[in-house]
Amino acid sequence: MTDAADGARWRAWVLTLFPEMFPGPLRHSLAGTALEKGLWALETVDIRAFAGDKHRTVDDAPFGGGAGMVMRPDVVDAALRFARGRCGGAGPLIYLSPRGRLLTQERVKALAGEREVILLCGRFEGVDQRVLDAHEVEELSVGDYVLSGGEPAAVALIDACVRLLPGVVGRRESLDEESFEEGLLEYPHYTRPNLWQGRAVPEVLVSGNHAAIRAWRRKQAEDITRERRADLWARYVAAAGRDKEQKQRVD
Ligand code: 9D3
Repeated sequence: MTDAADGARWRAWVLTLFPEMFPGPLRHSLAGTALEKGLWALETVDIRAFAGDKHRTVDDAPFGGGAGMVMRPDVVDAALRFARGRCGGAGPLIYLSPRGRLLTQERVKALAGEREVILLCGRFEGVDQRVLDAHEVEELSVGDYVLSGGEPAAVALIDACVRLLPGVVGRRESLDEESFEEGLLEYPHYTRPNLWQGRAVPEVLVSGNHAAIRAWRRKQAEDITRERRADLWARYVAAAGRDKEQKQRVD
């Protein structure tokens, strides 16, 4: 019920108890400029508007006891039906949840290729399981730490998708991404001044030797990945092994 750019190539529907959290930080920087240009569109749906009683109740105590509150299935279902009816109906329905599979760049790419996505943000302990079972819901998490609700996760997902939309990021930056997608963390960056607080820029970067610069950056990326991310490193080593084998088969 916000910002409709009718011709937008990509549209995010966000179902939330806090619609005022959107576009939030997405108003600024890249995603914000793209939103103004109509490259994507944002629609927030206030879940509370679908509460049936005069107190606008959206949650209740969990059956079986325990701490916290659970979002009622009838209220969430009404909000979901509204969103599904208003949009093409084909886009994936995603529930941002700490129990979800981890969001990856691969999934982000696929989601950016959709016409629209519906993002359900939970609050309290989450939503009644039956409404998740009744709709075809994909649960996604943005990491193994505890947020107070799905909204910051939805912001992260939208930001990651929007920067992949055509016309949002320049061609040079997209090319940079291809090297990152080899599965390595990035090498360190330096700019002027060459000498800062007694710290000089690595010699090789001012050598003008582009082959040596490329090799140095690759080594740095490999070292950092090995030290910080054993998971990425294992995958990188396995992929490098497969590439080598394939080459040998061709030769
Ligand atoms: C840890 C036990 N529970 C809280 C006392 C479970 C819980 C329920 C709801 C924990 C967090 C939340 C709210 N989080 C999200 O809605 C969420 C989330 C997250 O917390 N971490 C990573 N990704 C996501 S996506 C949505």
